[in-house]
Amino acid sequence: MSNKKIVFINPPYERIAKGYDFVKHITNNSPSLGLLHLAAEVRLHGYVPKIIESDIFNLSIDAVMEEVEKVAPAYVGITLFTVGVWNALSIAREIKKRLPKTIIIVGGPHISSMGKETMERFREFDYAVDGEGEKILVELLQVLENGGNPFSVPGIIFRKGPFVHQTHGKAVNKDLDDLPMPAWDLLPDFPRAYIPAIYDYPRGPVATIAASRGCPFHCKFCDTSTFGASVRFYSPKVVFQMMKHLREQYGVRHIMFVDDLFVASRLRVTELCQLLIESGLNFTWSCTSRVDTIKPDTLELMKKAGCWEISFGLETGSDVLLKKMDKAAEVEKSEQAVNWTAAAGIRTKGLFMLGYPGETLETIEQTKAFVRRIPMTIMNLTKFTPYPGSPIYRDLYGTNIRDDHWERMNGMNFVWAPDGMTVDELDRHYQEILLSFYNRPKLGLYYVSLSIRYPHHLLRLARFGLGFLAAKIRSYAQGRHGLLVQPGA
Ligand code: B12
Ligand code: SF4
Repeated sequence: MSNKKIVFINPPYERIAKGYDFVKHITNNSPSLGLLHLAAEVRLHGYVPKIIESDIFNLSIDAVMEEVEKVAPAYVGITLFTVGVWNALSIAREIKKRLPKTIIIVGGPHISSMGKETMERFREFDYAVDGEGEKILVELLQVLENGGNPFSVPGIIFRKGPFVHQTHGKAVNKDLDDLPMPAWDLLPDFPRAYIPAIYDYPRGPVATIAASRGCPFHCKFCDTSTFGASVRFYSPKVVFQMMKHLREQYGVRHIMFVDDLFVASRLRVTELCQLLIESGLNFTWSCTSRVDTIKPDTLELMKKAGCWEISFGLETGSDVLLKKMDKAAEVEKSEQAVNWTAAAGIRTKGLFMLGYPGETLETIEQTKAFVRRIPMTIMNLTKFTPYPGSPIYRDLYGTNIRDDHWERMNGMNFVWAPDGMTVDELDRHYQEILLSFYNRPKLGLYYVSLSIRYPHHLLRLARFGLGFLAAKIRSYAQGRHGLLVQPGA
């Protein structure tokens, strides 16, 4: 019988920088939904998948390799975010050395945005799938197994002789209801080990679901190259079935919907809310929305159905910057949406970014004032990063591939600074904006009451504190005078 084993790998990546591993105790530890979907689909076709979540389990490249060697699979599938490309390459190199017959297939946002260039550059990757991989991966595996012709598989990139070929099209799933449920059963220690950021859920266990794919907007900083502009939805009934399955099999209590635009269709949200209310399952859940797709009546229903938090891409307190971002939004509308959300009793998580082209001292001050003014409960501030696949990447770099910053593209490093500003200055403003939001007695009281209600968050905070302390002690012991970043990082 032929070897049907396939190991899927989410490679390690740096959340901040080397030396800051302890931040894992308070940051988001969600699994790769992409790999869960792929594993479920290939299993349906007779393949035997395994998933390695290296980052969540702190696995080094050697530790990943030990796991892969134990399985000796015919195929390895690696998911590529730009930030993880170099680690993925190190893993692929080791596989080529230790298991030379194993075929390495890559996919994910980095491939969807610059697949051909990546394949031309890295000979260690054998095949790449451009876009949503479920159906195409199965087609590719079957062709490889039967000695067929890879040119017959659409949406793939591969090397033949000295040339890299790209077949026509991009993998898209038109009907999401056709897909099998994500293979949560393959995740080691699910759901216990996969927890979101601290204070970003009331109580676990937690699971993620992508209830739709695609976004018709074109915000210039956003990489939409995997799912594209056409929005496709799971039917509310199937989303509800997934939630019910997660409760019955794993006791999951909180769901994080990771869709780009969960509230894109009010009709569907209404239907899902009604199913949840009727079920009496008492889920809490969070989702994302644009500020222009919600209305007070929908919010009220969402609250009744267990909605705990909505993440809005607010980005900045400056209309001028919003315009430059092609965000198709205004600060006034953002404020109204956050007010409505608070009035409905739902928390707002504001997603902001600092350092977008055109950022000035004035726009920074506007953002500071904005975050203090609105009834937001949690703020996520990222350092502007031109991800490949985003329109701004092309504006800034043209068609040149700039790979010098890939391993730092985690939203926690300024890899680019607007005219007239230095990275050091931006870093200072970064801390000031966060402080101006969090350093308010009213918010402090809110977090104290949240900690009393859900004390496991305090435990996470304590583990973070201990990790920080240990890192400091290590730093002094190694003569780094308290600096946490390790030399050469
Ligand atoms: C949920 C989410 C997270 C979660 C889970 C991450 C994870 N590993 O999946 C958390 C919060 C941990 C996270 C962190 C980060 N994220 Co994030 N995240 C998302 C989000 C909102 C949804 C992803 C998702 O679950 N989609 C649903 C699943 C089904 O799709 P998928 O994972 O893309 O997989 C499909 C295809 O990509 C493909 N595929 C994927 N892997 C493979 C492998 C093979 C072998 C094949 C054949 C196919 C294939 O097939 C899959 C099934 O269709 C996206 C936005 C978006 N629209 O995608 C951003 C997004 C993916 N994140 C992004 C970024 C930048 C990050 C961070 C670097 C920084 C940050 N923002 O925190 C880190 C890095 C994380 C890491 N390396 O694991 C960018 C990626 C840009 C880029 N070029 O790298 C995105 C696109 C946001 C954006 N619009 O800019 N993220
Ligand atoms: S930021 Fe949100 S609305 Fe804008 S393109 Fe990305 S997913 Fe769509």
